[in-house]
Amino acid sequence: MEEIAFTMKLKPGVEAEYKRRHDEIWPELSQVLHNAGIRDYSIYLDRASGTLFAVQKRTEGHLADSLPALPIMQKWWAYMADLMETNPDNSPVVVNLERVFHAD
Ligand code: RM4
Repeated sequence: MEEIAFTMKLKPGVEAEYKRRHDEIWPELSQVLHNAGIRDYSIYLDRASGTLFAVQKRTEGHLADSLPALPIMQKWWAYMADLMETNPDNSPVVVNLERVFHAD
């Protein structure tokens, strides 16, 4: 399994609502993420900057690249768009991170 990390950005003042929506994540979206090979997906918040730090594992042969085309993913992104910095298609602005250290 590979580990992926990236950041996203929250709009100011919506921290509680962002957490609430994720506490109540749609079961069908969780299932789709799992089916695409995503595991151990966590999102951490830096309250000072609004930066969301996401880390997830992806199974060998994962289908994460197919997620943006799925209606459920697009519906979730539209639902989240009032809380996050987004691209014109409602997907969150993502900055992929490079791993510079690892210890087992
Ligand atoms: C995030 C954002 C991500 C999604 C998670 C579940 O707020 O929409 O794209 O993977 O929710």
